[in-house]
Amino acid sequence: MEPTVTESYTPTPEDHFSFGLWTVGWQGRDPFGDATRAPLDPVEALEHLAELGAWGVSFHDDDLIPFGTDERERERLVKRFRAALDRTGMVTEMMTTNLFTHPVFKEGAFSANDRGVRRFALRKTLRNIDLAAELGARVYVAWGGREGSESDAAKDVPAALDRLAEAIDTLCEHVISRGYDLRFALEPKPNEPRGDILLPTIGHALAFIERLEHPEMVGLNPEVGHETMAGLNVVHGYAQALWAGKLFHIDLNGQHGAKYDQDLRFGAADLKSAFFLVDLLEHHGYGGARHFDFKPLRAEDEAGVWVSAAACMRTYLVLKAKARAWRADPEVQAALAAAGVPELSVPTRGPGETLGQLLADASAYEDYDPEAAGRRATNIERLDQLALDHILGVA
Ligand code: GLT
Ligand code: MN
Ligand code: MN
Repeated sequence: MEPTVTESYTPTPEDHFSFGLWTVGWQGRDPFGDATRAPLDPVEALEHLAELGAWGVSFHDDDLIPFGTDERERERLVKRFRAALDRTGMVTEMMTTNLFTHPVFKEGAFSANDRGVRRFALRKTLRNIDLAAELGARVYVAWGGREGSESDAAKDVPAALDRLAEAIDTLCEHVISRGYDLRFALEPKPNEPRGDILLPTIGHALAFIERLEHPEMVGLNPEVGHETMAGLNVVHGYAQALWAGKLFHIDLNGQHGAKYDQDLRFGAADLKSAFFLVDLLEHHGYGGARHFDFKPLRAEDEAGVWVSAAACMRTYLVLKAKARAWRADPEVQAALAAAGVPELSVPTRGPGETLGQLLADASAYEDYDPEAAGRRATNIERLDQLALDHILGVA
C-alpha cells in the first residue's frame, strides 16, 4: 500500500509510542557473549527517540540510577534526566523496578525464600514508586523475572503467591496513602531467567489480581513474546485482558515460537498475529501507550539500534493503516457477515427473554435440526485469505 499524504507512516507524539530505556540501551550482552555496543546515555536515548517521533519512555530504577549510587549522585542524575525530558518534550509514561540483575535477587525478590531479601525488594520498589510519581508516570510495571524456581522442592508455591500478593498489596497501600495517580501492571512470562516463573501467562495473572486487596489498581502489561513462548495465541490473550478491563499497558515485540526470549522488533516474527493485534488495540478501545520492549539485534552497531526502533513504529503505523483498510473494505464486510462474525455480538437470549421462555422454545431444541446446522458453511478460509491479501498488499 502506497502511503498517502496523511499516511506517511511517520510517527508523531500523538501515536503514543514509547520505548524502555533498556531496549535501545541494550549492549548485546547475552549468556554466550560480551557486549557488542557501548553503553548508551539515557539522555542520548531520549534525544534520539524524540527525533524519531516517539512520545515517551519507560525505565527501571537501575537504568537511570546504577545500583548502589549514593544520594547526591542520584539527585544529579534525576535532575539531568528531568531537564532532558523538558527539553525534548518526552514523557516518562511507565516505570518499573529492577529486581533481577543483582545477585541479591538470585532466588527471587518479592517471593524469595529469604525474608530479608523480600523486605529489601519492597523498599527498593517503594523508593522508585516515589520517583515514578514525581516524574508523572501513570503505570508501574511489575515483571517478576526471578520470582520462580528450577526445583519444585525449593519453592512452596502457595506461600510464594501469598508473599507476591502481600507485596503488591503493600505497593497499592503506599500509592493510596501518598495519593499518587499510579496503577500497577503485572507482566507475565513463563520462563527465563528462572526455569519456571510465577504468574506465567495472562490468564494466571488475571486470576491472581482478583485475590488482591485492591484489584482495581492492578492490571496487566502483557508481552507479545512471552505469550508466544508459552505457546499461546497473543491476540486472544490481549483480548481477554482488554475484556477484563485489565489491559493497562503493553509490551510489543516479536518472537518465533516457543524458544528463548527473542525480543525481536515489533512485526519481525508473526506478522499476521501482529496485524490482528494492532486491529484489536485500535478498534477495541485500548487507550494506553504503544510501548515497545524489544532488543535491537546483537549483531547491529549503534546506528542499527535506531533503525530497529524506527522500524517498530513504522510497522505499527503500517499495520494500523492496513487494519483500517481491511475494516473499510466492502468485500471484507461481506465476508465477515458470511462468516457470521457480527452475529456473535447478538446475545444468545432474546431481549428480556426469561429462562422459562428459553426452556419453552421448541425451535431452540425440539425442532432444531443440528444435522443441517452441522452442514452449514462457515466461510472462514475466504475471510482469512482476505486478511492475508490485505497484509500482503494485494487486496
Ligand atoms: C526485562 C524483561 C522485560 C520486562 C522488563 C520490565 S525488563 O528486560 O525482559 O520483558 O518488560 O522489568
Ligand atoms: Mn521478552
Ligand atoms: Mn517486557
